[in-house]
Amino acid sequence: ETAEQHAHFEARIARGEKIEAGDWMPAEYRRQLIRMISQHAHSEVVGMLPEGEWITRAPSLKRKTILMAKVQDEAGHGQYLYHAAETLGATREDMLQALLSGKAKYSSIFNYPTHTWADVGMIGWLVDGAAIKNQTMLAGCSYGPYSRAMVRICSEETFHHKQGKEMIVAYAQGTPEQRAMAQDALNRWWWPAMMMLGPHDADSPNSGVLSKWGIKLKSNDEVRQEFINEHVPELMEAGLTIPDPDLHQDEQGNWRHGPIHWDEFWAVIRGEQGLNRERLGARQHAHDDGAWVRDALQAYTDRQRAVAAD
Ligand code: FAQ
Repeated sequence: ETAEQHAHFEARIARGEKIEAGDWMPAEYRRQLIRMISQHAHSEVVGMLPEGEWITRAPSLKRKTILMAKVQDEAGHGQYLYHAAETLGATREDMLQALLSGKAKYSSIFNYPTHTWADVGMIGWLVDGAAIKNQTMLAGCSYGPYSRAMVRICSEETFHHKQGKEMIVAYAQGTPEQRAMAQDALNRWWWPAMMMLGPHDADSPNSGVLSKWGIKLKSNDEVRQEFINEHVPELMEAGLTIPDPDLHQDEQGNWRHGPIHWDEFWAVIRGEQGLNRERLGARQHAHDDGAWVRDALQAYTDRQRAVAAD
């Protein structure tokens, strides 16, 4: 890596140009993107598990078909993102191995259990809501393939967000049991949704370099503030109580939250709390079940090569 290459790259970033797959880029830019995009892909795939558990238990055919489509979308997002990471030289095998061995992370939010049907709605409203705030920002990022993937993914997540909101608003205005179920889901998902947007800026070691190179256009706390400002009034309007006694609006109109329990966040990420073992177990099981497909593909490729060589 020469000083000239770096200067040229920095100038392109400063001009707001997109960096494309074959372009020269600093090794650290490539490493950071592979880390983030592969973890994002893993999150989409592991994210199918908490909601997928409810497909057989959906209360109506309408809700079942919506949920099936949503979970299928998440699988598509995972594929799309693995491909984006592949444009940087990462291989599918290495990325999957990093997930299954616990080396690569996936979003903390998917280590929480889904206890009732209302959790499906609350995930749509809060988790997709938080993901959209983060991903709308990433749609403007400097790496072309990632930014373009985000545009399509965000439009699909917007449907997910709306179906979750519609469901929770219906239950919040429903029978006392439905109202209690919606409130209980909010009580359990509010803080994990706040945490999924990442540690406070002062505790975010990757943010400096990501902002410098136009990968992150807003900080973790800025995105979290956008998420709170949109969701607090809507949840209140639905008649729900946000489980934060310190929540208040400041003079600028921003909703201010109370302290976040970061010990829980780090414990969940380290796999000491929550369903990390179960989630990785399910992924390992799916991977083992798919061995025959990989073997068949390999046998087919070998055969095609042999035919071509003849
Ligand atoms: N979970 O220095 P920072 C979805 C780690 S998609 C686990 O601030 P960064 C769709 C972080 O990796 C949700 N680990 O990190 C859906 C780093 O560790 P490392 C996923 C986390 O990268 C909806 C360390 O902490 N979205 O939900 C988390 O600058 C419904 C220090 O943190 C993406 O992945 C966390 N929550 O900022 C699917 C978007 N937060 O890697 C199904 C792309 C932080 O150095 C159903 N990613 N860490 O060992 C990003 O935008 C960023 O990576 C952040 C974190 C903002 C998540």
